[in-house]
Amino acid sequence: MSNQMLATFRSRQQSVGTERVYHTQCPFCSMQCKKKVLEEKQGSRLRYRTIGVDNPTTKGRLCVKGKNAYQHAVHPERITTPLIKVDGEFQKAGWDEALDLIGKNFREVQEARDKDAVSLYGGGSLTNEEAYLLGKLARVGLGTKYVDYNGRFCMSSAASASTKTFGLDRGFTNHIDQIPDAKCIILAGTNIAECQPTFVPYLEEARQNGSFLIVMDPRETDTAAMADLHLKVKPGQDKQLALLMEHYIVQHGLQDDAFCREQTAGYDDLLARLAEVNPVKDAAETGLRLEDIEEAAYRFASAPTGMILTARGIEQQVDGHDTVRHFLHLLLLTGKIGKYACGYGAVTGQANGQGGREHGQKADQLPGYRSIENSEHRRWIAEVWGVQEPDLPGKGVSAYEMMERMEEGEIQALLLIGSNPVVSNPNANLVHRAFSSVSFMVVAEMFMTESAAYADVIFPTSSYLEDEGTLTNLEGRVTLREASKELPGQCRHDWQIMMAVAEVMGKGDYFSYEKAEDIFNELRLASRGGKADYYGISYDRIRRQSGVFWPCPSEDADEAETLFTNSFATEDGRAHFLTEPTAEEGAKETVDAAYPLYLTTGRTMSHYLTGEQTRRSSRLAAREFESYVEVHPDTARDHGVRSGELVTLASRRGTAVLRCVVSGDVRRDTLFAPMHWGGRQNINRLIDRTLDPACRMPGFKRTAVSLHPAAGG
Ligand SMILES: Nc1nc2c(c(=O)[nH]1)N[C@H]1C(S)=C(S)[C@@H](COP(=O)(O)OP(=O)(O)OC[C@H]3O[C@@H](n4cnc5c(=O)[nH]c(N)nc54)[C@H](O)[C@@H]3O)O[C@H]1N2
Ligand SMILES: Nc1nc2c(c(=O)[nH]1)N[C@H]1C(S)=C(S)[C@@H](COP(=O)(O)OP(=O)(O)OC[C@H]3O[C@@H](n4cnc5c(=O)[nH]c(N)nc54)[C@H](O)[C@@H]3O)O[C@H]1N2
Ligand code: SF4
Ligand SMILES: [Mo]
Repeated sequence: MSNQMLATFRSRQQSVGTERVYHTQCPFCSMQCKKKVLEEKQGSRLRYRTIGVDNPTTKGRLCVKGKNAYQHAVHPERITTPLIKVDGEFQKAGWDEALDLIGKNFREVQEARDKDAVSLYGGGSLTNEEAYLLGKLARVGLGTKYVDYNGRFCMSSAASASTKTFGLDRGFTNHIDQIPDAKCIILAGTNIAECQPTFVPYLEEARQNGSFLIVMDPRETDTAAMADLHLKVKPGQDKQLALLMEHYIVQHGLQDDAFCREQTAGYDDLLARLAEVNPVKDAAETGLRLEDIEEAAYRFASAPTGMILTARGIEQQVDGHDTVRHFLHLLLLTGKIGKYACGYGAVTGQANGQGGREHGQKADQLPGYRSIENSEHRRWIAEVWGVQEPDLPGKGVSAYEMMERMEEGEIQALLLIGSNPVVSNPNANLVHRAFSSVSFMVVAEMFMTESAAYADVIFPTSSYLEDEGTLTNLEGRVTLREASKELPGQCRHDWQIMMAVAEVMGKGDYFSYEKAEDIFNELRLASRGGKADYYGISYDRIRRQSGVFWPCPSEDADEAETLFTNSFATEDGRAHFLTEPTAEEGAKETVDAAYPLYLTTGRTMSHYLTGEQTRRSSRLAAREFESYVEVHPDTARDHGVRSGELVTLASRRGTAVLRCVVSGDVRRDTLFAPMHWGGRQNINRLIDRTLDPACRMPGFKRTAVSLHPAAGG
């Protein structure tokens, strides 16, 4: 090293110093990768670096989003003071002023109409403590039945299908370290390589061990590229696909008859239903070759072990509940459940998509997966909360239906924490009308989003680097995010915001906590004896064990490696086949001359949900800065559109303008567009309001559309 170089090096070393280390977890997907963010001072600037930290689930791995996730948290566009809208413009305000305004308006709305006129809307990014508190704030702080969250659009059909089939919904029935020993793996409607990238090594190990990998997806994704067999199914036809596989298994006597007789209910009804299947005709409806479907059935049934993983591709359908149940039938028929390397995984989406669906932010739910309609459950929770059981409200409606109630005027005020519904709800044009028609709206946010723009008051909330709490990962493992970064400006944590709202509503006595752990300890008690029992989990135990699986009824309870080894969690202990289809005939979108193509929607690697966080990360934004639609080359030719041009997609509800990407990866009758952008690129302007009757899931994955060059090019 020359003297000059040495001098430069020395001076740089002096001005660079690791000032702070933040131990945390990635804020994005359900893998909950552990990491540390190093903050270094370079001259007057702060620089950040991210390093993966070893843990049982992700073993120190990080994907590109996790590596860059600090960028939005330190972004100059963070909202750091309360904002109040005056004559259409947001102005900075103090906490007391903002809170008084909320107290006054919520009370006025409730006095003029009824308690239910105020509503709450939560999300799967919130910690368990906050999700729990949101449900309690609705029922105790505001006394309203109207509370729901964005998980309706995410996990609701897999959750309801697991609950009906097994009696319990914990995303994965087995520890994911059993995956490498599953000899056949079906990935149905999951693009796990782009959506949970740090999961992929488990699948790679399985393949090295000789596992046969089957992927069902209308597109050739990075996940499909790993498959031994890719079934490029027509959007929304997975139920038929599963039925054909069930039919083949039974026709060829490959089912585990003894298991079905001993451990299931509805088996004979299913056999009768399968006798009606017409393989040739039904296979045509799936857009697949019958031989390929039969190979999938044969491979899965004849493998000694096997697992099925499903995600939004098959779940976000107006018959998503029934579809998932048919995939669970494949496990039951072949006896591949309740055993090592045999089971189901609903690949959870959001950071706390699992815990967020357990502790009461859902319209019909109380903590610990208790039901708001069960009098015994109500009494338990009323006692924990110190209120009278009759004072707890009843069941409300699902997330999108709340939007409809707002438009109709039944709901007149809203507190929104952790979601951007204008971009993520179906039938987005109605959501705009709904938010315009409420008389008072409050949003807790980090950024000015399309939804926050409608607010009368915005509370500045903390980011994941600042907010401590537990999150339950896709395996059902409860993890602790130890956040240590100081709050910027006047930001407060969501749990503190909710406490303050309870206080101005005169219910502060029911909400006195000093730290997140106090809320967790109450949650433990509330969940005790429920299906999602967290009683035996403490912050200390999570720290000691690097996460604890639920159910965990006592502090010395062992964690189950595999669920349902002896019996199922249903009342009769048996797993239940679907005997009466619940989905409405004809509810699915159909193509015609005016709308000749299927549109399906989803995700890309570098963006997360409505993109509010990832677009504020320059490195992620640079990878993809605008929305697009994938079009098959033949379809592009037939519709007169070219790669790189702007095109207009129209459905029976609305239009979006997107960049055309011509690609042979997608089916000829299908288009794919991501969900990460709003405004004119908001793909949810096209999606219908029809919901699955069993779980209220919309059909995000199948819409009939037309495709044209955009006016003006
Ligand atoms: N990069 C990234 N990762 C994420 C997220 C993100 O926004 N970005 N979001 C997180 C969240 S909240 C979620 S819920 C998960 C979602 O994770 P996934 O469900 O894996 O993601 P999607 O892209 O919505 O859909 C998965 C696949 O379903 C396919 N598909 C579409 N229609 C059908 C169909 O009718 N049948 C079948 N079989 N397949 C179909 C799509 O082509 C797509 O490849 O990802 C989580 N991880
Ligand atoms: N067409 C189509 N639409 C879809 C889907 C699809 O596949 N296709 N997928 C659906 C699915 S699976 C999901 S999960 C939904 C998600 O949709 P959204 O709920 O809208 O998801 P996000 O973009 O994560 O919105 C979260 C917002 O909350 C803020 N935020 C993040 N963390 C916190 C926090 O801790 N506290 C507070 N107060 N705010 C926070 C972020 O800045 C962001 O603006 O979208 C659904 N919509
Ligand atoms: S986005 Fe998911 S896989 Fe990627 S680092 Fe974050 S938690 Fe891990
Ligand atoms: Mo999701």
